[in-house]
Amino acid sequence: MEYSSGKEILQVTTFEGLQSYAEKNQQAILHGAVHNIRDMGNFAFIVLRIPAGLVQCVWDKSSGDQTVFDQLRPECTIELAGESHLEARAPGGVEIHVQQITLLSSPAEDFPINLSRRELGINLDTDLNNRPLTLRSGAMRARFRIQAAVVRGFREFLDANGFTDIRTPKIVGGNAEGGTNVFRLDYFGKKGFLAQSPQFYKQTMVGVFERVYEIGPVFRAEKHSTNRHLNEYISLDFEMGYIKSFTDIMDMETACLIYIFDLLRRDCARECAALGVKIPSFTEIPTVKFRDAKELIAAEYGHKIKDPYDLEPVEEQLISRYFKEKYNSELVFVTHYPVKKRPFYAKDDPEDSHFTLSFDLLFRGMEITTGGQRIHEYQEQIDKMISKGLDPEGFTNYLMIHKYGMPPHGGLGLGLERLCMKLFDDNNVRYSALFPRDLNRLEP
Ligand code: AMO
Repeated sequence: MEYSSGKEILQVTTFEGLQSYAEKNQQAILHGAVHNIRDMGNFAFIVLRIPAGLVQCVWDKSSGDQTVFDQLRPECTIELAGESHLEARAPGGVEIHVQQITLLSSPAEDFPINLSRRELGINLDTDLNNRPLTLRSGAMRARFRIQAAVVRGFREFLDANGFTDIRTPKIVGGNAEGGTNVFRLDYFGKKGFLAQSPQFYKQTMVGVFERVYEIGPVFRAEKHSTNRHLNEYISLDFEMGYIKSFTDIMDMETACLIYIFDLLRRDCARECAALGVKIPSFTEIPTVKFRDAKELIAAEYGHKIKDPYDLEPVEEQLISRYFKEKYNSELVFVTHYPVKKRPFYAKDDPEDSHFTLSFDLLFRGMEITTGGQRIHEYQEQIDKMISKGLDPEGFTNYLMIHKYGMPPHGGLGLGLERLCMKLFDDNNVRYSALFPRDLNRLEP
């Protein structure tokens, strides 16, 4: 009989951990991949990649056995033991004076990309074709450490505010968001779809837990290739009941973003500095009605309105520019979207039934969130479906919640990759997805 103890395996994986060793010049044992080697003659820098980042290790060629050092190449994985020292010029402020190296594995072929350069200097297509490798670069690792922290912030904030974390099906029988951008599938001879959003389910769960959130993939069969659309992306959704106004949702999102950005400042200072990320600082976000926003940019920038019912990407840019110039804000809520462009579950504005109690959040010139108040009364929802040319018979399961009672409620969906794209000041959302799925790409 053997037992598994579940005891924590102690390994230095953070710079804070390393620093506490270095303050006492203690011996540390580290493992990681050789990121690069800089041979300086009598000694060499072995730059080791550990979870937190790159650690500078110095190998004195006159001390110890040279055999293992001579076998090292980039991407060899090693374990090394050495004395840790505080060294302000080294990344993370720590340097390891190596005493012993154990080779754990060697790559079969030389790594085809030079990871030691700050910028990889390759185009997006080459990057995407080689993603399993380019993800090992400092810039990509920083991006996805920050992305992980954004998700952590979203979760921590909502957990602390009484929301329950839920997981809803991604194979579904109907297309919640409507439209043509839905992936169809043959579900054992029945018509099925990949979920475009958790919309119906998160509303349903408001009847159960009052406040819920979900972090998960959603699928959109976008048939065009743009710099801001993915066919699979991560949606950060929340939905809450007993709201007094749809502005409660905007307030919750504002507080949530403030929390996330504070967390990034605290936990990802190194990654943000490496990428030059400027984290917005604010206590409130300005709001503007959809119709007023269109008029503002027409008057200010001479922009001609082509589509009165939706915002074109260039209009999102101009609205953002306006609020940056006039209010020094990088975020702006655009509210009261026209009924014509909002889904059937959006609640109409009682003051003007051409518009809905809904909003988008623009960040640095791009929509990153859609949200709003939902219809919670049964008859009102039936009437709205009919007015939109939909047959309520097709929504029997969803309508159960309206029929049997729901509180006033609303919520939002925040596109994780879009938020990150704007934080990183990238020109393409594909840099914010580990393995992006687009019109031409199902691999790697
Ligand atoms: P919507 O369809 O506007 O709303 O999506 C919400 C947010 O998701 C992001 N997004 C995308 N990101 C990458 N690629 C795409 N193809 C893509 N499509 C959308 C955007 C967008 O703001 N159910 C509603 C949300 C709600 O009302 O709760 C919905 O899904 O950042």
